Amino acid sequence: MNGLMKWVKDGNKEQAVTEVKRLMDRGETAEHIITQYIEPAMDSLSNKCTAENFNLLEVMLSGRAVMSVMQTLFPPGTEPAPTKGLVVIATLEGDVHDIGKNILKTILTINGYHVIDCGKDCPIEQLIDTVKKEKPFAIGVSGLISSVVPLVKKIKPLLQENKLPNIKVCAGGAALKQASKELLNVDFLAENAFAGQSYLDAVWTREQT
Ligand code: B12
Repeated sequence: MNGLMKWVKDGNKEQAVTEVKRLMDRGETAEHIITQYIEPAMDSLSNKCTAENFNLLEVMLSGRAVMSVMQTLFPPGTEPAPTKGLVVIATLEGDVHDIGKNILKTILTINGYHVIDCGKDCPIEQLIDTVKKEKPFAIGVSGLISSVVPLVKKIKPLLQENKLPNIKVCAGGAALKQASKELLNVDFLAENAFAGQSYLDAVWTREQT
């Protein structure tokens, strides 16, 4: 396990920040740091998140280290003014995991999207109400707990019902990635936040021409 993965896993945010600065100086990209170090480090904590072996403190400290790494990669206040479309993102009801969603928000924001974040544990009615009011060109739904799969499946029919059939639905997160886009009834299933951004870039560009 390399330095950054170890410090994130250990929940040592000071060392994680020192290490990420070293990696940035060496020219490693944010995409590489997030997908090759952060995601596997958090994945390796799976066994601390079971009913028998739940260690809330350790996992939360690692989550805090990830957020410090993100603030080092993308210092707050340096986001550009939005030049692209509006995306509404959420983690649905029953799911309190929001680290991945927050990373997605940062990646989309620094790439020029306007992002409205409905937060975690978000009732599907609240998501749809926000979409009806704000009219985004896409929705990003993050799911880490399998129980949200039936909710994700409902998004497209609810958009149809509300006469918003053209809004794209993009899904991501550990639990959803184990399914398929057909099963989830979404337009795109992203391997990571960067793949999601590329998909949204393609849709946004197409919609502008
Ligand atoms: C951290 C964590 C927690 C933290 C969450 C803190 C927080 N603020 O998020 C805490 C301790 C609170 C927690 C609690 C629980 N957890 Co938990 N948790 C995890 C853990 C270890 C890491 C998740 C994570 O943050 N990964 C890092 C991020 C960066 O990865 P990511 O979310 O996949 O995001 C990346 C991409 O996927 C992408 N992405 C994510 N979403 C989206 C959306 C779109 C649109 C796009 C484009 C991209 C995208 O962007 C990110 C960067 O590329 C996972 C293990 C795992 N393998 O995932 C278990 C895990 C998700 N938890 C699990 C469980 C069971 C629980 C609990 C029920 C445990 C319990 N006994 O109470 C509770 C309660 C959960 C609830 N009701 O929601 C299970 C879920 C099993 C399942 N499939 O249903 C897992 C898989 C662990 C396991 N046992 O295997 N957990």
